[in-house]
Amino acid sequence: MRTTSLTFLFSAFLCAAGCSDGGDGAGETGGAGATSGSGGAGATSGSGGATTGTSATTGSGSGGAAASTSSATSGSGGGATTSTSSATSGSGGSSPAPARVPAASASTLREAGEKANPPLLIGAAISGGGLNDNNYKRVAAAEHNYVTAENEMKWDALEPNPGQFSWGAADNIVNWARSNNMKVKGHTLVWHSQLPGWMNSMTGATQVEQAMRRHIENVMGHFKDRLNHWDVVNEAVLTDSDTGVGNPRMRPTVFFNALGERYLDLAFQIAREQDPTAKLYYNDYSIDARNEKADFVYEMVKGMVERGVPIDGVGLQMHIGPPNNEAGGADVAYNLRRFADLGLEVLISEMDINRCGDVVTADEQLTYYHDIVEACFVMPECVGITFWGINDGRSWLNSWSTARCNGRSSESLLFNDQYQKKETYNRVMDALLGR
Ligand code: 9MR
Repeated sequence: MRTTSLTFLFSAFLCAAGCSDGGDGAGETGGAGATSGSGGAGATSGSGGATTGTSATTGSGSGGAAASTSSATSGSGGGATTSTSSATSGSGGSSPAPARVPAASASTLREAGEKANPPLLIGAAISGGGLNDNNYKRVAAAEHNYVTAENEMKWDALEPNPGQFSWGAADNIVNWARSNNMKVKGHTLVWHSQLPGWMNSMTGATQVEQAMRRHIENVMGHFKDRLNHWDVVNEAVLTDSDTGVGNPRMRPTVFFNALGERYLDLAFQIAREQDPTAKLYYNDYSIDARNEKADFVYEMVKGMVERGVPIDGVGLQMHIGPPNNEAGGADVAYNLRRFADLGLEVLISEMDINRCGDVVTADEQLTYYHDIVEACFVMPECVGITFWGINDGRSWLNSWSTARCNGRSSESLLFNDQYQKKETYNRVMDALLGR
């Protein structure tokens, strides 16, 4: 159990990087590859579809991401007021922008995000299977304006054989999202999991670099006119525990083993070559709490920024509870703030809070939902919050072996299986409305 006082949360928000915590900054960037760990390909899923692309025309969609230099005035509704603390790290050294101003009222999460000043993207992971269910589709489109394909844009789904691409399942999701004025974040270009076997067993720097380049060029090229947010590299860092504790190090993936840590720089550079204006993100789990992994990823990303690597932001996945970390609002505020102080956007990119095993109690779950959403909401640099699914019954956690669910529901999301709003939904709405 971890308690989070609102006062502490706001003081973390008002405090620029390095002004309080003494326990971070370990940062052995470029740590040598370790021996243990997974590296194995994850579950297969999705894919299948046809090969032709049905390119829709360009369109901006709704709910544009907030610029980090928002001119919103602070004020009513519970936001923190103008901060004068000066950032010590990263580009510019400017003060944090004034707090986001909430809408006066809203009947959906999407509306609350769109009416906030600056707006906040409200996202959901969407599965191809879910889109066969009319209730799922109705709730997904009414409540969200930002989509991440849960599995359909991963390497194994898009490039099952070398140089042979399969776009059908991903196109279905992207086109459905766009027909509902939702933005899409491509997820994910370079990741050790859900790699096809041929890629996972590849060796040799030249071969791996060529394969990575071909994948990024083809995938970004196919979707170029339809989406401009990308998770470029996912989960490059490993610790002994899934909770982000113990021996943080670069994960020994096919990419790291062949190219070393420079594969991250390379992936972002290749992605930037494909799209000069796309938002390019690094994304990881268990960097939500104050832990060794969060410190290590901070130092890794800081190094990228200092080297001029074209990275635009960092996604904190926010899988709270088993098997991942437990973080309160103040922890999350601290981590969001230090990444933002590098001159980056930040996102909550895959939020769910697992109740299995009662590791997180029902009350804690409600507090976490409110306080974590609030931690992002008050920061204009936090441009989106994505929930990892719509309804409890479809959560990945229910069948994930280390999530302690053993087939029962993780009760981790905002809607029950009749698509009714849960109390978790109400707490999220409260935070989005500054309550
Ligand atoms: O939700 C996804 C699940 O259906 C897949 O089986 C799993 C395989 O790795 O991936 C899940 O999504 C993951 C996401 O792509 C990256 N961060 C962790 C997510 C939960 O495991």
